[in-house]
Amino acid sequence: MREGTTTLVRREDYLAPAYWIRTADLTFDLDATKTIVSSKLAIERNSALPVQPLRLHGEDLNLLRVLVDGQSVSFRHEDGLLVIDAPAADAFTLEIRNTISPEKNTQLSGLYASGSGLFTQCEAEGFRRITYFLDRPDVMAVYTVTLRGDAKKYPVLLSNGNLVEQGTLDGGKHFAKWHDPFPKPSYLFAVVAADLVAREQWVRTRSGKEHLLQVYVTRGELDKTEHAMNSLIASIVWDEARFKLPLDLERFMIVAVPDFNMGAMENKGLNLFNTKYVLASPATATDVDFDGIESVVAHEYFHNWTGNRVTCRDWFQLSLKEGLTVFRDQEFSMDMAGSPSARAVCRIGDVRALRERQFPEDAGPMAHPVRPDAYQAIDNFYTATVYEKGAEVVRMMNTLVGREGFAAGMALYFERHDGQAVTCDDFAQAMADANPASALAQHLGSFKRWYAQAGTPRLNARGNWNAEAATYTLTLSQQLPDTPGQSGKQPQLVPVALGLLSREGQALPLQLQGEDAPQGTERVLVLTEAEQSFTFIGIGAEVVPSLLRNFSAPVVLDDGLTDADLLVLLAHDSDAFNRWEAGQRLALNRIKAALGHGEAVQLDAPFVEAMRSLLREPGLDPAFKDLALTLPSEIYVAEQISDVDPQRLHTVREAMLDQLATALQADWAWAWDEHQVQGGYRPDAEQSGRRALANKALAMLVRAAALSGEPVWPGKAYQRFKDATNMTDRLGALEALVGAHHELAQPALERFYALFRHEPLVLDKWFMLQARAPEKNGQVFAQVKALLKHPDFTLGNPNRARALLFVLAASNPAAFHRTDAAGYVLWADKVIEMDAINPQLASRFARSLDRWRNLAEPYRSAAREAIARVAAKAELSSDTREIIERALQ
Ligand code: 0A1
Ligand code: ZN
Repeated sequence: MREGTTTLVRREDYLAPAYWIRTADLTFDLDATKTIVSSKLAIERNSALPVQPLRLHGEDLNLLRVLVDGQSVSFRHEDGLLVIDAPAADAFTLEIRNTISPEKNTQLSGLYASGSGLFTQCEAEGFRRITYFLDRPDVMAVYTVTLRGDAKKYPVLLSNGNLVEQGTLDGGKHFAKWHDPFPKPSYLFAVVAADLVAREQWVRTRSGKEHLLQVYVTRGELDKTEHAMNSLIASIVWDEARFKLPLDLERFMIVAVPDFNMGAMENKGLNLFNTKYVLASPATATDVDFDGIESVVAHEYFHNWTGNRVTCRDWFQLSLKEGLTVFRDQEFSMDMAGSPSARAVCRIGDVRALRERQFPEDAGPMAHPVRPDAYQAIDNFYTATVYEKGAEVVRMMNTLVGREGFAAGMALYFERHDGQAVTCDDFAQAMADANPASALAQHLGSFKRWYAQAGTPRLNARGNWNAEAATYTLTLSQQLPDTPGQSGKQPQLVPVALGLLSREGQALPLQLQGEDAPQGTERVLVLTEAEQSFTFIGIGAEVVPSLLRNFSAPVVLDDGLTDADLLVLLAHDSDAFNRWEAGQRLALNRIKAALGHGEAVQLDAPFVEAMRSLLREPGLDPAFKDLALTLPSEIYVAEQISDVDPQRLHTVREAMLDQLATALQADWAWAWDEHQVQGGYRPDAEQSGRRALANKALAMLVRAAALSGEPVWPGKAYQRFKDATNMTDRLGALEALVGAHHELAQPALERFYALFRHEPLVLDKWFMLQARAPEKNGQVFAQVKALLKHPDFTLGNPNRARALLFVLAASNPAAFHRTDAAGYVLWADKVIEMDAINPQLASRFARSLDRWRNLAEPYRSAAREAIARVAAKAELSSDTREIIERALQ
């Protein structure tokens, strides 16, 4: 549908379906130009509702015939629906035949062509672009699917479930018939017809059953599937061990697709993946890529229970499956990482992502509750709020009921709801009922406001030490900001994990007034009211509170700590997250001060020395050091201030980096030498931490050298770039040269292109690297504009579009936000151009100007003008229109 309808779908208006579809027999005569879809559906009237017409969803379909119980019937098209007046019987067979054109489907939703193959993407509402159906998650059917197609073009024919028959047909064709015994909603349906090869492995699960695992890729890529397969096996083992959730399928398939709107899709038994989250070899993928594959493979696999066995009643409940599954994949990644410090590194990464993507979303025009109340285009609600904040909500439950209690809650959830389509309330209720004595059960109403209220809560904390009584009273209060359409919010339950440190950095025993004895040195306070005080006894001296340990709630904390307090935490906190956080806050304070005074940053000795001793600290995890020595990003800092001037912010942060590079030069050189990895490449936490720190050191050394004109370190970087045996080190060295705008960057970029021009995923890195380079005199923006004309650039492939345009607009503020508004002009042009090809991609790209109101002039007015220009286009999709209209509201 080109012209977006602007109807709002509301959660309150949910009605059960008037009909159920019990079985779906589908036959596909596959062809890229014209595919014929023949469907035979066993339909039953929902006897709980009054008799009404059967209304089927359908989009961009060419209808050939409609039969009810073998007879042709009259039908009409109404508001994009196919309406058949109430059939006489309560149960009947509906036969439909229609055609679709996969090669014209540039939206990548429904059945589409990618390379020489055909693939489907049905979540959320893509199935209606294949055939007429009740395309809603609470209608679950058992599918039997017959695929017919050219045996040469499409030697592999896959669908969900088990292969029940296959054979050859006349005219060089063949067929395959698949049956999926599990009733499923249409969004989990999938088909693949392509020329693929598979890595295969049989595994035996605890029950003793054998299962076939397959990872399908195009020819020539099999050697890049080992990590995906290992990740799948690890995920299967983990889910059985941690949650007693077994693999319920005889065959589990993963298929890699080069053109894909998202990361991957959990279709029952037939997961479809963006190639980015399958293909990896040490020579082509970085440590970050290997991690991404592990977590996305796990995420999709975990959906088999949290999403597929128990699914969502309606799309407002999306976080039921997404928040929970993100929580599960985060826990899996932490368990895989192993050591406590590696777990903390994972947690810091997750929180950084939350703060850089979800917090801005919650503060901007697209702010919505974890369980949204209304949408125009559901595809716009696959958001950081539904996913990442949703996962934080689940994590808070885990904190409140404990690991065992959480496992019990999961068990009760499946006992009650296996095979059903349910709501977020059902999940929270199961968790509470399995843990009746917990704070969660006692304050369930207040906790559930996390699902209903948008906006990031502000948590205020002030401590008061009473020397005479030897008590320390901590007063916690919460404020909930207004968000579009929501004001006057009620307090939410906030779990506050904390410890108290002496000024010398010692952890103090924690005994609350009224308790008989101290209860360890770390505990969780539960704030349920707007304001509450907690008094600790036996506190003989001033303390430094370490609050919100491990980021126990997704809030913005104001604890009033001074730099002196933060230095104590940075040096001594036993909570690695808060150690890192203290360093970030010290850095942020300095950036803010420089911005406020309009002065150049002059880093003070205590800060520099604290950074130096952290870098040098024996026994401290290199991955943690890398994070602790990374300054808060420009995006994060921009959220901490108002009237943001992205150019000024960039200048200040770059100057600070220059000083850290120069002041710690000897220490960076030590770090580089000390953290070289010996032995063969392994993408594990230990090796990748060393590489991360060594590459950070190299970047700082090249930066310092570029300032002084010293040639040795740039030369070393170029040498490393040429000799590196893995992509992490090669890219690290290249990024060091590009980041310092060194003259060796250009020849290195050219060499990189020549080496990898036939590897699409590596070429994406080449585009990305140039789009995220630190801006200097407009060179980066000019380079991006030039790259838009590069023969390898295309808007048709989402990964390529993301590598260049999304990275510029969403991750490189100083290159994008220009005083001459050229970034915004480019943004508007590309939103419009992309929207005509792929509305889902365009509406995501459109969101890079969400926070325009937080900009200083002249940026703010110029950004508004660009948004208004897009709004004035009559021909926008409903996806993009929703984002643009909200931005202007
Ligand atoms: N459910 C998938 C994500 C996904 C969502 C929508 C898609 O198309 C619009 C594709 C994938 C997941 O969470 O992994
Ligand atoms: Zn998911």
